[in-house]
Amino acid sequence: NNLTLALPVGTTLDRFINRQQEAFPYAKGELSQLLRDIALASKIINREINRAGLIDITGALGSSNIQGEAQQKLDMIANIRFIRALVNGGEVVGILSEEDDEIIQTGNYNAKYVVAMDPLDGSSNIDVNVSIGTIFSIYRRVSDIGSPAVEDDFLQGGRKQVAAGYILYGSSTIMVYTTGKGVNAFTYENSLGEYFLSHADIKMPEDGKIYSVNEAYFEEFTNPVKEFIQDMRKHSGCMARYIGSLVGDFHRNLLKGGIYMYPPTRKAKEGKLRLLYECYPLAFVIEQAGGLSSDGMQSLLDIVPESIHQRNIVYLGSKNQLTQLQKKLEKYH
Ligand code: AHM
Ligand code: MG
Repeated sequence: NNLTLALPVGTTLDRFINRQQEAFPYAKGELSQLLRDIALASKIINREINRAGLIDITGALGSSNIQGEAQQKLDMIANIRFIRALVNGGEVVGILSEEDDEIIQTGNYNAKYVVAMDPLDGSSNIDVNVSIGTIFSIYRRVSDIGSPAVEDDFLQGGRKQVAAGYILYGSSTIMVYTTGKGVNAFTYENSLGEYFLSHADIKMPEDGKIYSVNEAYFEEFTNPVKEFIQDMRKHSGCMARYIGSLVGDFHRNLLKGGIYMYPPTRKAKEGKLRLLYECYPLAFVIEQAGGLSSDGMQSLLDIVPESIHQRNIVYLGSKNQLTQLQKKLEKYH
């Protein structure tokens, strides 16, 4: 990947996006602008998250919020901020959000793109100061320019994503994304208000020792899944790591090697995670980094979507671990 080699760690996200655009001149700059809009939205959300712990005492500090908005839950705030940034940015005609049943029309009917997103995933972790994340997925619309967005714009399938990624609000804030030419990560420098390239052309280790699954459901798992976990436990150095915050669990495994699983459970027979704004984007990222994704039968990217909020079984992992799991699942089929 020459592009990545040409840009050293420390390059700003803006500059990186510009260079990427020069290297792929088919892009007129709208996608670049959209990526910048997403980065801006994430900075705003980052600020809100950092303030979250102060919400109960802001009144006492005499700094209660400027807009006079009623205090809302952070995931709702993230949703509103994200939508606002995309509406103002002008490159998006429709938004699908985990927080809204219906497609949100931005009014930018001449825009070329639609965005599916989970504005703040891992909401159960917000109150306890644990890492949370934003996930996004971008498509070129299939509906006519000049008209509102329709469900078919979102139901194109994972292979049609033109870009996807996530922002992890963790011990530091990091934006990770792909446009189908490798994966790059940008770490946020708070005092400068800029993202800087920190992990160029990420390659997921082929072999991983970490498994991430909610083991409380172990007895409910199918035999192949149980066997796979039991096999992993036998390997020396094997580790179980589960935050319960998808973006955090995913990001750690992407860098260190491992596998994330949300198999069917009694309560969630089709899995828990959402196909359009959780599974597809992370599958795009992991496969671009040399890892694999699966629903047990096929790459997550090959699932034909049926409805905009559908859930799916998901396995995301290092090549070797995912292949081993896949073999077990096939044996039992
Ligand atoms: P949410 O969108 O309601 O926050 O749920 C998604 C979260 C993921 O972040 C996480 O991987 C998963 O749910 C954890 O589920 P569980 O608590 O069943 O293990
Ligand atoms: Mg979610």
